[in-house]
Amino acid sequence: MSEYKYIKDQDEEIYQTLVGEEERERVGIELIPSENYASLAVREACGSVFTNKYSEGYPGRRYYGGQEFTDQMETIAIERAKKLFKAEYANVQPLGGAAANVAMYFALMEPGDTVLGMDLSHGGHLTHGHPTTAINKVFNFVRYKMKDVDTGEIDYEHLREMAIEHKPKIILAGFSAYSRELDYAKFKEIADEVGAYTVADIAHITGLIAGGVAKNPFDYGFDVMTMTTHKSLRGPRGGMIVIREDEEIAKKINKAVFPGMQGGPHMHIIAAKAVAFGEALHPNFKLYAEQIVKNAKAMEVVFKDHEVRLLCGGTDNHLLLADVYGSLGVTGQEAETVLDEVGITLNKNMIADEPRSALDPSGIRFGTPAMTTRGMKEEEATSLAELMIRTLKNKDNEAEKEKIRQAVVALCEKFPVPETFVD
Ligand code: DSN
Repeated sequence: MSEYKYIKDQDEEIYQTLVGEEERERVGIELIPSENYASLAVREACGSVFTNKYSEGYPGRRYYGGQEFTDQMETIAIERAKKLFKAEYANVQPLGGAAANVAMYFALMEPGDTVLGMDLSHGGHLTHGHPTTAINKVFNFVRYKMKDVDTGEIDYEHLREMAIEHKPKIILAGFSAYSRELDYAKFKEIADEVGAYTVADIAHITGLIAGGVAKNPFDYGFDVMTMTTHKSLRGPRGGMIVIREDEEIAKKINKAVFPGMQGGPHMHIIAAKAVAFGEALHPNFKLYAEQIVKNAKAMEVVFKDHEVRLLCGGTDNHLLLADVYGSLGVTGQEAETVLDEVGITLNKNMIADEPRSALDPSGIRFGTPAMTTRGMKEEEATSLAELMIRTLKNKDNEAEKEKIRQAVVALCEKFPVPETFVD
């Protein structure tokens, strides 16, 4: 456990929340597919002296003095990001994935222009233009869906028809709840036909792309990728935009991030991003990325053995979506709550064309980046999936849930959260 020496002396209330969270993470299995454990090196950078500094602008072109070390550090972050994602340009300043997407929209479009992105209930993300978001008031969003929710196949023919009809400025490939590889070549072909930019929101699969186990959209000619840095990439909470090769696009993106969207960049977080990118460039990271996918596959097998319906029919990446209401009569909310009780954290999730509501949907979403960081492999992934099914089938059986809770704690104690990944 971290010492938190100064907080302990100075602020007992916050100290207690830190101790509580440390313990929660120690004895619970994290299966939220967008969460992970950052190394202590990343966390040191997050808490470093760079938090003191204002650095509006970019390396060599700042609006404040005293930038000798911030310039060095941000340049290192940029160079590492470029290497990781095969990009010519990178902007490491976005404060999160949503900020990265909004900046990207303003960089590449004028108000009223159209984006063609994936429907939220078919795996897309709020920032891909959900009606409740502010950007939906500025840009026009149209949505494509899967052709077959039980295989995950995208309806590329419909996507093409929509592109021809709506003439989008951006065709957006990417998701936060979809478990198959996308056909980036097909997206690119359709975008070229209608003169649209191709953007991939790779927030969920950053680590898989960096680790070489998922396709890199730049290999298929995509223009831009937006992402978060704290999910499968295992860095600090933040965002990033990388540009394949077009200098004009890179200039527009830089202007849209600062001064367009943001003020002073969070230099301590950029330092932590640089440390995480260094870790992702280490040979160990490829093994980690491979194991994430193997573990997800192992969980898929168990759910299928128990005849629980999986959206997309299974997974090619780090996450799974299960229709627990349709298969077991347990709602997504009930599943989230009861699994939390036994120490397994995941999130309820809508399934495609959800018949219930967003607050109590039919599905759950879970994934393997965090449990894989603890060193768990297929054997543990299989046991965990069995424990999940057992929990869902015994949601009102307190004695059984207590046994499962003990099994979860034992697994966590056998696989403590590591402090470093580059030994
Ligand atoms: N909230 C993230 C997720 O859980 O997928 C996406 O922004």
